[in-house]
Amino acid sequence: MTTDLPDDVMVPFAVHVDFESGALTPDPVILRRNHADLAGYFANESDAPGEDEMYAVHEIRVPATNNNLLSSTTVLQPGTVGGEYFMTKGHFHATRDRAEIYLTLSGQGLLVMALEDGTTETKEMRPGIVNYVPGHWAHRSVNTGDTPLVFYAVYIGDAGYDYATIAEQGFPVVVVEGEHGPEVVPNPRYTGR
Ligand code: PAN
Ligand code: ZN
Repeated sequence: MTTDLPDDVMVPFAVHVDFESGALTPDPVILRRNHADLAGYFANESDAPGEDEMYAVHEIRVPATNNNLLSSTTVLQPGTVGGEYFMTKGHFHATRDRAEIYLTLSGQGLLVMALEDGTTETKEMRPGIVNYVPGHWAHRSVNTGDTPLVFYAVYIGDAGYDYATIAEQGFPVVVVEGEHGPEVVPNPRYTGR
């Protein structure tokens, strides 16, 4: 049998994931987002401490092509800003139809998803839950617990990130601290649809 291997065939590798801390071994690329990086994302930012870390993304680097799977852990700290729970920026994929899987490793939260027509879906995140994010859904994780929310995400290599749409329009809903726990409420600042 003849084989036509491409020149760039990769060598298999393994990475250890610590389910509590989200740490990857060896050698992850770490992207850190502090409170100042999320300026403008919360309705009331008066009590936001500038340089404190809100979340970190530990990424397993492979080429960002449509025949690879990128993956990362996200470690999202607990807390609130003006009554809204700490959250990721949230994004559409730049290549809109690219899907993604989240597996929650520790902590608890909500995964808020939205289509460009304003349709929303919110799903629970807790250890052992796999969330499937189909293409075309913007996605944002929200930590509603009092420990770090840690999850592992796997996405098609050329998915890319469109942050601008969410930065400009917001999500149709926000997650706020209610009397009896987290509440998903309409976002008065949402300008999409
Ligand atoms: C995740 C996210 C990560 C951080 O890996 O990128 O949780 O959230 P933001 O990118 O919205 O800041 C993912 O969805 N990748 O596609
Ligand atoms: Zn994504």
